[in-house]
Amino acid sequence: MNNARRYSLLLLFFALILILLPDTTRGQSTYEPTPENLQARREYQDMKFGMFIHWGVYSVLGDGEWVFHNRKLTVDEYNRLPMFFDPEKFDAHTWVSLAKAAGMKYITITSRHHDGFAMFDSKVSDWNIVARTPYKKDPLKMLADECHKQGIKLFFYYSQLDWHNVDYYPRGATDWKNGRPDHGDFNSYLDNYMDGQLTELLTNYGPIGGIWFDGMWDKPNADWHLEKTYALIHKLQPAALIIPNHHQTPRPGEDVQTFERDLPGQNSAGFNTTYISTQLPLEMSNTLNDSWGFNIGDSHYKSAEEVERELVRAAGNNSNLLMNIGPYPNGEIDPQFQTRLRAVGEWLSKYGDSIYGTRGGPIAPADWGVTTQKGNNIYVHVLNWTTPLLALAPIQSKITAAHVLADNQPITFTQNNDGVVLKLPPATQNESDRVIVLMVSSGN
Ligand code: H79
Repeated sequence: MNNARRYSLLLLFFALILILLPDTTRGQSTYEPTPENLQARREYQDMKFGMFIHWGVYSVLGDGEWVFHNRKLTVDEYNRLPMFFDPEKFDAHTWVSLAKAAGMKYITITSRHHDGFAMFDSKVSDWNIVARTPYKKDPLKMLADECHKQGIKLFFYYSQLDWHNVDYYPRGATDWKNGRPDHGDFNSYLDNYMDGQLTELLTNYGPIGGIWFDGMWDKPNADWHLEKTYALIHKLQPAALIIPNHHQTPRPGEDVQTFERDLPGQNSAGFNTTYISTQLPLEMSNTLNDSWGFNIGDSHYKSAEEVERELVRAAGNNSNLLMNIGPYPNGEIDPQFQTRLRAVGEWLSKYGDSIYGTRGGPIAPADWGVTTQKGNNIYVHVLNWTTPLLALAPIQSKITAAHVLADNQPITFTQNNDGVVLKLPPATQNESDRVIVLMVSSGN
């Protein structure tokens, strides 16, 4: 055999190995999103604003969702916690109505967090709310029914990281000695425990928006059987979106790229990627105070204006905003959260046209503000500009008219090859956003 022949045989051999090896680390290699999935992605982008809810047995301690880890509790100690979780004030109608009043179009709730405790009726293990708490009911079922009734999409947050299950082994970056043995079957954890619970979530709750994964960063180099899990989800509900919070470049099989506490591409949190997908819908998550799960010592609430401006910045970056609240252990939602969310909802009833159903506009986000667009309207969101004239980069479409969104007052503008100059109305007091609508001729 000559060298060239030997070389090509060798190449063929490696190519075959690559093809035959299951693609377990990279995602769902042969994934072609179905038409209903692509439709769900567009609808997801149209919704723009969602409610994130962190609620679990950890809420009892009022010290955030990481309390198990932060206090270095043992499994035996943490096992006592469900006995005190009895959310007698939980009312799905109240929660969903609050999301609606806030102008939010979807809810993403922790079906289980890193403590592995299932907040739903799971037959896979008794480490769940029905089996272990005096409450004995399934709040996710009530929430799903209410969401379907009120036309809100429901997504389930699901932690792949598990601080409680013995088969989550080898343990990852967040390991501490909590009494689990130093052996376990990770493959069984993934294939039986996790995929079993995901099957329940995708079967027993009607059509759901999707699964929001978190915690893979605990073992970034492990084989998470993504191919299998993603295929399972897409088989059970093809329109369900897979939203992984792994802080990395999206893998095949994933339907949304989400950024934790950051605008897309801005790694100010220190753990996000700067890569921004041009194919997938984008989302950013943030907290309404400084905590995810209920934290009794956290009164650092964002104002309604701050949330509005964050939503506008997100939309101008072609992204959704998923804003988190951590309800009390008794099922009530902090009045401080409620006031702010209702105020944002009121603001959205006036400004929603410039947010819902839009995509990021033709002018890049900058310090002065952002643009969004929908049909023949370009919305110029002036967030930080105090002088009367605002000069913008050139846009391709011809502007036919311009007015203020709030009161329809016409705006003087000039447009030439150098760009667009708008004569802005003076800012009014406590205004979070001055929106100018540019109407452009169609066909561009
Ligand atoms: O559910 C909320 C948080 O509990 C969870 N995600 C949100 C939505 C979350 N957990 N940790 N973080 C967010 C911050 C991530 C910290 C990390 Fe690390 C820094 C991950 C990787 C580097 C600490 C060090 C944990 C692993 C190594």
